[in-house]
Amino acid sequence: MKLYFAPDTCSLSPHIVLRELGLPFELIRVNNRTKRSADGRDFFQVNPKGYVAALMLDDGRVITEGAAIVQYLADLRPDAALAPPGESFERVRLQEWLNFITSEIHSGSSPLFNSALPEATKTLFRDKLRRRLDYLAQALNEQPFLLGDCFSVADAYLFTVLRWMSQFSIELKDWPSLTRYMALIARRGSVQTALAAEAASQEVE
Ligand SMILES: N[C@@H](CCC(=O)N[C@@H](CS)C(=O)NCC(=O)O)C(=O)O
Repeated sequence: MKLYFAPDTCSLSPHIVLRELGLPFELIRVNNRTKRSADGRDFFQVNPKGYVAALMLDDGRVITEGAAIVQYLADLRPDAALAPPGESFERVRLQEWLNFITSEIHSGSSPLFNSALPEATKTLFRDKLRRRLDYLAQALNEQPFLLGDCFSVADAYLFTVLRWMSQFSIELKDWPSLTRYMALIARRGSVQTALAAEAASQEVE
C-alpha cells in the first residue's frame, strides 16, 4: 500500500492508523501546490480531486476521503479493534463521529486557512468552530476517547484536525478536557512515529 500525504494535513489521520495497525506501507509525499508526488506522478492521476489523503492498494485501486480510508484500514485488522464490527450499532456511532469531524471540524476549519477571507467572515467561522468544540469538550469530559474507553480511528482523525486550532487563534487550553485528550493521544507511539516521519520527509520539487 502507498499513502499519499502532505505534512500537517488531514492525511496524518490515516498515517497514524497505518502505524497503529503495524501494516506495511510506503509513505509518498505530495506537493499540494504543484500536485507532484515523490514517486514521480502527477497527483491528479492518483486522486482526480487533487487532495490528500489517498491510499493506493497493491492492486492499483485508490481509496480517497479520510473517513473511508481509516475504516478500510481498521477492517484489515479487526483484532486491533480500531473500529467496531461493521454490523454493530457501535459502528454507527463511529461513523457518526467521523462524519461530525469531517463536516463540522475539518470542513469548518477550511475557510480559516483562506488568507483571502475578510477577518469579519473568519470570526463567524471561528465562533461556529468554538461551539463545536464546546460539544466535543463535553463528550470528552465523560470518557477518555470518542467511543468510550478505547482509542479508535475517530481519535486519530480528531487529534489531526484539533492540532490546527492554534493557527486560527483558538486555544485548546480553554477546554481542559480537550487539552487532556490531546496530551493522551500525543503520547501514543504511532502518533510520535508518524509525526517524526512526516517532519523528516523531503518536499517534492
Ligand atoms: N474531503 C476530503 C478533504 C481532504 C482535504 O481537505 N485535503 C487537504 C489537506 S487537509 C488538501 O490536500 N488540500 C489541497 C487541495 O485541495 O488542493 C477528506 O475528508 O479526505
